Amino acid sequence: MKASEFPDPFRSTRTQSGVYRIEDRGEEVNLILKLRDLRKCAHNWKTFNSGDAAPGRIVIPSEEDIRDVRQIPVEMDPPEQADFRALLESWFKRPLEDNYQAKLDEVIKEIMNEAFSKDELEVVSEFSLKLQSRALTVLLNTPMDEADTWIEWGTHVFRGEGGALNSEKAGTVDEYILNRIEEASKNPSEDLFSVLLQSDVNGRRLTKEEVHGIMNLTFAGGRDTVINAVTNTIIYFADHPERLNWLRENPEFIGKSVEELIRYFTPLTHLGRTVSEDTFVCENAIKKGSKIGLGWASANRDGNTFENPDEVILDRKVNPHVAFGFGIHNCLGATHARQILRKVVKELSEKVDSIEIKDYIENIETIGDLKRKVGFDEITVRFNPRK
Ligand code: EMZ
Repeated sequence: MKASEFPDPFRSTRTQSGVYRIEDRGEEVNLILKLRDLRKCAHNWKTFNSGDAAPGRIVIPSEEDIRDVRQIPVEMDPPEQADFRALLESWFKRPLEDNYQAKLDEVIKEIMNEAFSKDELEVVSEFSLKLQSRALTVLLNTPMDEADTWIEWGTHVFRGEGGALNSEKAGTVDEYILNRIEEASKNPSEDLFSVLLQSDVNGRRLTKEEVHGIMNLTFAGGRDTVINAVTNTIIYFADHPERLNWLRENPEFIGKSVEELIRYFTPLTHLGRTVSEDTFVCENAIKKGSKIGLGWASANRDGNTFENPDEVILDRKVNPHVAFGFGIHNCLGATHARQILRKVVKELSEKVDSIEIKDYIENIETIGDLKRKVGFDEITVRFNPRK
């Protein structure tokens, strides 16, 4: 198997029953595997809600033991969720602005030039992690050297070696956020911490606890997901240098290519909801009080919607993927993530002739009895620049 191949572990269960039953903390979780069902469930936030459970509980596996703070707005339901969403939307749409893009361009080009000048490079920690952290300073509007602290946290802010949830790590992030909140309340600047502390929701100031919840999501949600997407994109082009050439000649396809790569890799396998009434999905009984998982990764390989779902087709015509979620909770960071990936692909196509893969260790997730490759723990490559 090529390094850039990401098998779909859900295929047979998806076609046979459409739902995969697993257990998390002794509770029943039904993973919704078909795209159509998943969209219906994601849309129906009253039956499948995000706000009833304890903080961390709708994440599968549960993060209840490692954090107490409610991630906002993802662990909430309307109307509250909509109020927070409306407040955050304009900040998270800044990546569409020219001056934002110019800054991001600079950050990305600097890291990429440094990478291209090395004989060999370990992509996850020396490239993707740095890039995600430095790009985040643009999104949060903080000084660039904040990224040095975030880089120390590693690929996943809550997970340590071997991928296990780690309360000490989660505590480090929370402590950092709380310190920044205190600082920003004493000496406000123009970063997101300060802006949030001065924002109103529903005619009242945001509490520090709410700012904490927004920042916890900002640091956690766009972390391993972006790092894996960047690494996997590079590895895809290592295995397919001809497509990098094609993109250099046809840069108008960069946007579509990024969508297709995100569909194929789907960095976030699933996200849960709490079931508020007895119901059925795809003829499977789903009990009140249990959990469902919205299986983004499975839905993005659904052959009823995507022709040749296991192939990467960079100019795929119709691509209604759900890699950034679907419905009211769709990813707030998607605009920023898309800009990063487009810029990375553009730079690669313009500057790189080929990429040689040396060694790698895959990052494999366990879901019930299934295993899913989501990226790499390590992968060393050599970039061969264009002459
Ligand atoms: C949660 C999730 C994404 C969770 C959009 O939410 O990403 C996971 O990596 C985090 O661990 O806390 O943020």
